[in-house]
Amino acid sequence: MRKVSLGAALAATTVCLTVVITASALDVTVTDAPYNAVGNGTTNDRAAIQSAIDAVNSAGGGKVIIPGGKTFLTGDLTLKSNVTLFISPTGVLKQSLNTSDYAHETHYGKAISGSGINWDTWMDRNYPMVYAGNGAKNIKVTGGGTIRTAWSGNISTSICAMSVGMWRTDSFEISDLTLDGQFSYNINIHQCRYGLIRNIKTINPVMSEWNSDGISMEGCQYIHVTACTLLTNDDGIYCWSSYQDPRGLTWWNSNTPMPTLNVEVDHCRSNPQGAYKAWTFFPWGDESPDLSATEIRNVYVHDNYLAPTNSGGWSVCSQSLDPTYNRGHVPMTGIVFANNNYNGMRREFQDSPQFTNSTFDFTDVRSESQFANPGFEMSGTPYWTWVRNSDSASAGAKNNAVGQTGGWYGYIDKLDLGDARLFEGLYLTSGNYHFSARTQTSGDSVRMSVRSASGNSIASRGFANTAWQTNSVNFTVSSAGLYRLGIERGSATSGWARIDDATVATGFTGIASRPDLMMPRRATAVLYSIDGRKIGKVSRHVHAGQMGRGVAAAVRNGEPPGKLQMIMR
Ligand SMILES: [Ca+2]
Repeated sequence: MRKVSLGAALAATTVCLTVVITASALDVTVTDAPYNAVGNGTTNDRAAIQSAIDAVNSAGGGKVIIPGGKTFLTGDLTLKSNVTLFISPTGVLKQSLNTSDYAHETHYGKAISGSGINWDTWMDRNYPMVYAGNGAKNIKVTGGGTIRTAWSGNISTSICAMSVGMWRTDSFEISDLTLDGQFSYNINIHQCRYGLIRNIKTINPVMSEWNSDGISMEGCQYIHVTACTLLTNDDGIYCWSSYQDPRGLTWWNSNTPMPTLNVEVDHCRSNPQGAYKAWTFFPWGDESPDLSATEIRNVYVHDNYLAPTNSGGWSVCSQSLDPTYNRGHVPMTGIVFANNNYNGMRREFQDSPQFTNSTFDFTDVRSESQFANPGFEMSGTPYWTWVRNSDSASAGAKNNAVGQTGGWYGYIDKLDLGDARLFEGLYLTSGNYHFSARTQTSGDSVRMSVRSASGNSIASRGFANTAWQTNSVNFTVSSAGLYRLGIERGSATSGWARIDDATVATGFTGIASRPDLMMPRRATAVLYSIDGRKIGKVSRHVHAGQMGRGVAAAVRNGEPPGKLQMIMR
C-alpha cells in the first residue's frame, strides 16, 4: 500500500464547519400556550411540538424548548430550517407505540414490503423520530436531554424508527443528547453537508434479534463527529456509499448520489456489544455509472477507541454485504486512521481492493484466514468479490439446486464475453496451503486461482469436469498478506463454471521424505499430490506408521513420493 505523508493527509481531511444558527427570532417552550404540550408520558404531544417547530420556522428561526423533568410522548417530528430543537437536561422525547401518533405512514414490525431487498426491509419505511430533509438548513438538535425509543416487548407491536435522521440537510448540529433504547439506528444522515455531531451518548439494549447502529453517514460531506460514546448492539460508526438503494423509499434516496468527502471522526468511543464493527466502510454504489459520484474520499479517523466487546467483531472493517448482496467497490482514497486504540483487534478489513492513497495505524490490512460464507449459503455472495465482464450477470451466486451442497453456489458465466472472476480475499501468513472446493464447468477449462492483492498469480489449476467434484490447488505464501482465492476464466472461451464449499487448509510438503513426522492425536489428514489431486485420506488417531502406509499406497499407485503433501484438517 502506498504511503502518504500524514501532514498531507491531515491537510486534505481538515473539516471545515459552517454551522450557523441564526439569532433567535422566537424561542418557545412547548408546554406554553398556544402549543400546550402535556409532557405526562402518555398523552400524544406530537402535534403540539410540531406546531411549535412550524411557528418558530415561520418566524424566521429560533428555539423550540422541551422542558426538563417531563416526558413527551411523540411520533415523528419534522425539523425545519433555522430551528433548534432544545431538549433540556432531564427532558425526554419518548417514542409512541401507536402508529396513529405519527405524522407519516408508519409500520409495525420487521417485514415491511420491499422488493429485491434481503434485509432491513423495515428500516427506512418509517420516518425518523426527529427528521430533517430535502434542503432544510441551519438545524440543531441539542440540549442535554434524551430521545427514548420504545420497545413493546414484541416486534409485531414495536416500531423501528431512527432517533435522528436527515437527508439533504446542510449546516446542522446534533449534540449533547442521550439516545436511549434504540433497536434500529440511532443517527442516520444521508447526503448532508456541513455538520457537527458531538457528545452523543447511546444506550442500546442488547437484543439478539435486533441490531442498533450508532452513527451512519452516506454520501455526506464536511462532517465532524467528536466526543461521542456509542454503546450499540450492531455497528458503531460508518461511512458508506449507495446508488439507487432499494431501501430508500420514503424519507431518503440515493438515486442521485453524492460522494463522501472530508469526514473527520475523533475522540469517540465506539463499543458494539456483539460481533459487529466499531468502524466500517460500506463501499457500495458501484452500480453508479459515474463512480466519482459514489466514491469515499478524505476520511480522517483519529484518537478514537474502536473496539467491539465480542472477539468476533471487527474494530475496523470494509464490508461488501449490501442489501441486494452484490459486491461494492467504489473508490476509496485519502483514508487515514491514526492514533486509535483498537483494544485487541482481531479482524480488520475483509478485503481491501478499493483503498488508494491511504494510511492505517495498524500493522497489516487483514482479512479472515478462512473462507467466510464458503458455500454461498448466506443467500448469495456475502464475503465474496466478483469481477464481471461486459455482462452484468457474469459472476455471482445462484440458488437452483443442481447437485451442489446446500441451495447456493457461486458462478462465473458468459465467458465468451471476457474474463470473469469470483474470489474471496483472505489474510494468510507465510506457509504452505491447500485450496479446495467443489467445482463444475460447462466443459471448457476454467481455473481455480490464487492471486496476491495486487493481482499477481501465486498458483492456479485448470479444471473442466462437467459433474461436481472436489478440485484443489496447493500454493506457498512467502509473506503474510492478503490473497485472493477463487475461480476465473482461465483458457475458457465460452460457458461457465461453478464453485461451492471452498476451504483453505495449512499443509506441509514432502511428507514422504519426513517419515519421522508425527501427527497429533485425533487429527485428520488428507494426502494430495503436489498439483492438488486428492490421493487418500488418513483417518483419526493416526500415527507415523499409518501415515507411512498411506504414503506407500500412494506410491504404489504411481505418485512420486517426493511430490506428496499431507494436509492437516
Ligand atoms: Ca452451497
